[in-house]
Amino acid sequence: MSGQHQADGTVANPVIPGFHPDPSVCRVGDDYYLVCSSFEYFPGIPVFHSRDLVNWTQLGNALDRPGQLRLPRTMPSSGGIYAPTLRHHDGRFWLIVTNVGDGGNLLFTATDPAGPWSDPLRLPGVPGIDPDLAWDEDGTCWCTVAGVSQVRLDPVTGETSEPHQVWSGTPGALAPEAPHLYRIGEYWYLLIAEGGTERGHSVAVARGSSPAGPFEPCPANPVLTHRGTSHPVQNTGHADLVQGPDGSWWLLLLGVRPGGGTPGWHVLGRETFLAPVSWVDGWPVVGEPSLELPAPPWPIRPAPAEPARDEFDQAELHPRWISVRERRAEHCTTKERSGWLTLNAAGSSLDEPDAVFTGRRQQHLSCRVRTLVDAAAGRGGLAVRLDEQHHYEIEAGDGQVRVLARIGPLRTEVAARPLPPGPAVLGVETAPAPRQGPRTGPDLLSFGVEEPDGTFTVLATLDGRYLSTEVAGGFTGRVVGMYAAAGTVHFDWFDYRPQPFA
Ligand code: 6LW
Repeated sequence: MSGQHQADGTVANPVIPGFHPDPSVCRVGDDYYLVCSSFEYFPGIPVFHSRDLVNWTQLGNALDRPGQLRLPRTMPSSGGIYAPTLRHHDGRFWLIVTNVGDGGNLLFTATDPAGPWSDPLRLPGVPGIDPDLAWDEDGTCWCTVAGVSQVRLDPVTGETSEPHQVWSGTPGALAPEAPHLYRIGEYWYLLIAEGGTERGHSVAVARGSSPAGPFEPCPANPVLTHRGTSHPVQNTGHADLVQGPDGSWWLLLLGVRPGGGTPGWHVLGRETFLAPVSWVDGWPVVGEPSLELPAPPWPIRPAPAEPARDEFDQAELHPRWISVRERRAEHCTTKERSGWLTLNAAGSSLDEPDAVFTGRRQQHLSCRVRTLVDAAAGRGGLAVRLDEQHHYEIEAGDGQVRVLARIGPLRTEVAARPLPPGPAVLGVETAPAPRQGPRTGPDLLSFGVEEPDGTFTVLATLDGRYLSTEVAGGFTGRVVGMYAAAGTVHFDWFDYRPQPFA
């Protein structure tokens, strides 16, 4: 789980660790709901709930039906679902998002954020990515997108007005994107990200008396950036503003935690952080999204701890499980062998855009993962995936266990040994790499087999920098899970345990 209360009166950031970028949050009474981008994974758009902005529990995924989420195999990884916005208006939840790969901007609604969500309303008149929704006192819906442009939107029919530019961002800054529009007091505030989502990322704000502008930039822009600093949280940007239970203001934003030497490699993707906001002269002043954040001044209720082990004994998979582009019952089911997850390869390997892979976001820099696999009728095992060209795996099948690595154009078998017949416990353990100068990578991944007496026999230890975004590029983060490369592979359980971070 996330930002637990710590003994020293702080809470841990990121509040939603692991690949949870582009957070959008809305408050409904005492409840908070948050969604994130999900790119090529199905189901898409994880939906979280919190009562304290610190501890978040996943309710489900908004897009969990093929009719809501098409992710064609021709679409590259890190395509697909970009930057949703979640709002509550007129007793309903509204979710607007761009599917870069199929359909462009789409609008979904629900009465319960846990779902079911509606089928998509296509919005061909919304002129850009990172769409935002805001309603004015007359009930007019304003849809603002990267650029920063805006249309009036009829959220029932999808009709839009002609687009107009409302702000071009800070002079000289790159990529004004991730706009969010708020009515706070006498002003309309327009919050945006600038500088691109890497080390130059920042948050800027402007205000005006109308939702359509003109907007006056904050003299202190950027109101948040870590560019040019050695802060342990980098790439801070893409933020959404929300009022806390006591009326104070807070920012949910994305950031990364680079590890290792220079330039630093982040492996868990862009994560969701919390930062305090105060107001000076009608402008927001953003506090530090520090790793140990002074606890907000209200009760922090830790969410129930998630069980480390998933026994696959439920009819439906837990919403933490995500698959690549689609999840067909004939490829991934818990109904073929009771209490097991069965993956049928359909001739695809992890190098393919339709890999039969089901995993969960790696959320901790140090973790211990195990799975019990029966590969008697195929080949498959445990993989740490960034995309089709960047993944490490330990694979059972054909009487062997092998450690394989794919790094860009290179694919290699790193280790192999005979494997006795019958199910086997495969594992991977990640830990920070011991510092050996500036070229040290962020972590090491040790792949091995757990013996019947519980000892873990490591077959190979691999450098984690090649499964980092700085090497692979893209917008996601590591996902650790199970795959089938040939035939049918059964998994009895999957066990993920965070380890103390040295
Ligand atoms: C998203 C853009 C961004 O659309 O990255 O961090 C893109 N900001 O706003 C994908 O996450």
